[in-house]
Amino acid sequence: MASTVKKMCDSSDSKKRKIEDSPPDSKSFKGFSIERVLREDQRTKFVCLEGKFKGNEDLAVVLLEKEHFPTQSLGRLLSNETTLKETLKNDIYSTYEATPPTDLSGFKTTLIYPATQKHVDKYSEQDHYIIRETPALYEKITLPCLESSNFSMKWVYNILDKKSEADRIVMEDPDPDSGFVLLPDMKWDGKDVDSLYLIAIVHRHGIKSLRDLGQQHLPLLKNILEKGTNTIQEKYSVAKSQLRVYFHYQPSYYHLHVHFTHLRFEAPGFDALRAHLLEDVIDNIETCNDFYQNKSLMFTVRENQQLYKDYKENGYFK
Ligand code: M7G
Repeated sequence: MASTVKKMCDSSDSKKRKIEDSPPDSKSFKGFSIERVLREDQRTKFVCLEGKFKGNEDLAVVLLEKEHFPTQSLGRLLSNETTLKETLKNDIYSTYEATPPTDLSGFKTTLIYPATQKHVDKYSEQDHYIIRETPALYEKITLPCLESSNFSMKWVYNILDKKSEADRIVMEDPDPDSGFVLLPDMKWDGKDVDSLYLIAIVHRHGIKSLRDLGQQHLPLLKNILEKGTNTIQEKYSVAKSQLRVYFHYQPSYYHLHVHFTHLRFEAPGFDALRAHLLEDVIDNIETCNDFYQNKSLMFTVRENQQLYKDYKENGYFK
């Protein structure tokens, strides 16, 4: 009995401690310690880190990205508000280390907390491999794998149920069959239209991905294309002819959603091995109702992804 009471005290103590210390305070990274750099890209000025907050064993994944130069503030950047430290002077050439005013020196930060091992794996440096998934391989390997091990979709349901990001919704069609919510993607800071990135999340549950799509979904797909592009034109003045509108295959989250990105922005996963243009998808289904149930689909997997391991175990990689 005593030991049960002690156990209860311990667990409520640790719960209390966890809540009190529960980071982040959303004002700073107080108490954060970096455990390792997961991935770094010098060209895009992007770094992924794994770390922990003091007094807490939960993993945190942090993504840091340098922001674009804000075109509307270039005048302020090149004014006496910026201080210069000369690093080279030779004839007519000089270079400087520039320190801009604090409100123009921020960087975009994404915190995933508490992160799972799958998040750590997703953002780690690793090799990629191509898979050509036949319908039979989808049934035998992909489907069981994604049913047993995929990312939680709580964030998706929070958006649909207006529990999170309700104030960020740009447009909604509430129809349960053909409706969707359009809002800025987590990857977009919402400032620079050249890197515009929105997602349309369908209200209808149970459509996992492109693989599930057929003739019955045409009204939904056409609705997303039409209302999504019109809304983006009205709100951000970006014409349909400057938008990439596509699905990812494989997605990370198996609740149907469509990506809208500016043509100028080379978003992660906009390439031939992952992106399937919505208009092509509509066209393919109109040509053949069960196109996506019969087609072999190519995609890449990361070496520490469960899907890669399952294909490997089944002898796919010789
Ligand atoms: P995906 O193809 O399933 O996965 O797309 P990916 O992340 O591998 O591309 C999901 C999209 O949803 C991505 O573009 C994410 O940046 C975006 N996203 C993910 N989360 C967790 C959120 C979120 O909480 N809010 C918003 N607005 N977008 C998110």
